[in-house]
Amino acid sequence: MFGKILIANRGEIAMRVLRACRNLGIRAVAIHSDVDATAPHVRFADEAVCVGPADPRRSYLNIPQIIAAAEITGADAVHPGYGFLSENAEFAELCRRCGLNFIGPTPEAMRLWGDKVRAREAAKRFGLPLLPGTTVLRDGDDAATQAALVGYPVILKAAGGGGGRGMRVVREESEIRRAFEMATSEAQAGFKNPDVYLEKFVEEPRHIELQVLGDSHGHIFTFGERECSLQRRHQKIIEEAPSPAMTPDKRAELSAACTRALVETGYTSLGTLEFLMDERGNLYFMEMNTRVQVEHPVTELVTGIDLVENQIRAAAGEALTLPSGRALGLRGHALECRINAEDPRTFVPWPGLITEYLPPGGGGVRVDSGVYGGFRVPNNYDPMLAKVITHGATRAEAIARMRTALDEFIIGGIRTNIPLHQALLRDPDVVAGKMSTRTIERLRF
Ligand code: MV4
Repeated sequence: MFGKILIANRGEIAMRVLRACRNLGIRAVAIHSDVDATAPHVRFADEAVCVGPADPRRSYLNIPQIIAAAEITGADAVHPGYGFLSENAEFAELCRRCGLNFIGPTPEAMRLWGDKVRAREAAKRFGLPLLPGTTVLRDGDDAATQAALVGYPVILKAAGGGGGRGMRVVREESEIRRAFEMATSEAQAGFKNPDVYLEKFVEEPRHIELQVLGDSHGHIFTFGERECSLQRRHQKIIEEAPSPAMTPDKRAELSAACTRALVETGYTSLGTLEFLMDERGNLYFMEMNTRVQVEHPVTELVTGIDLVENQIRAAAGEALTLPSGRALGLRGHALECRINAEDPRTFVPWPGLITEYLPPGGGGVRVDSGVYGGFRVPNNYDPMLAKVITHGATRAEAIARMRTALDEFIIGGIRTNIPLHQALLRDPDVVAGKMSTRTIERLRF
């Protein structure tokens, strides 16, 4: 096992990784920017290194400084968390060249799944369900021909995009050539990769994702799905496990297909396969995320498996023995609310000094937080302060516990989206489990 891990992140996920290190008896090095010198992950780590100023490009994304911090402190591994460098294959490769273990998949696996066209081809080869669609489009005429075959509406997507970036819906033939040209130039500017492909567009999908974990001994474990349909502008707001729209048979089928695909491609770490579900309940592969995700705790609560500890064990070369797929035995239901520093109605970020902070507690309530009373929330980073995760024997019990927890949560000095969560948990469609990716835009409160 590793002796010391450098955590290349901040906020609640840095705290989450820190706890896993403690539980495994591993020392932890925090990195931080100037404005994060008093952040909780710095206070709780064994050592801390300032890697630059507030601007994330010069601190949490500053690869030479981070590698130097690992070398100076004698860390033997780097945990990237989510965001920042977590899906940067060049960083993973550089870690390897510097004798540091990158806690994630191989650079090769990151490149494969990071390219949406290659990922789509791999998914097809290994039998994952796909929407009608294409590989890279050659030009506007090719786009028009292919779109006619697939049938309108279609969606153009950038191969280098993902997470909702670089997408464009096209509803009729008269728009397709211009849309192709714009998508191509935006993809070149945004991702330094002009490749664009298209798919049949699904109007009001659910977002369902499957949690997986591989080790370096050829094992793949699947830990069931999460429902992440409650989103706004591709930012998830509430997630849950299991999905109210999933059945045991569909789950087993999906788990088996994903296991085959990941055994074949030699996947060796934590990952999430993202699917769309249409109105008829059909699932279609969208993309794979090769990192720990914000919403991983809902899966931890219903499986009883510590995903981050096992991600670290896998990176250290351990052969994992865990229940998987049909043998999993999911227990109850879990919900997660992301607590953001923002105006609950306009979604405008609201950084500033937290003057009062009293998190909820009690049975079935977990809070993963990256702040405390007296901490000044910087305006340079993601506005997520904390996550409230509740567990119950049933979905209704998890919802009741979440309502109680949100009512208890006191955060003074800044605005938060707690009122949005309270409104969502009163919405009849949400309470009935009938949500889609458009529920939040229609909510009035
Ligand atoms: C789609 C789609 C409809 N049809 N693909 C957005 C995130 C990215 N991973 C895939 N996304 C979508 N892909 C087809 N063929 C609609 C979305 C989409 C969406 C998906 C999941 C959750 C929220 C969403 C919000 C808008 C659009």
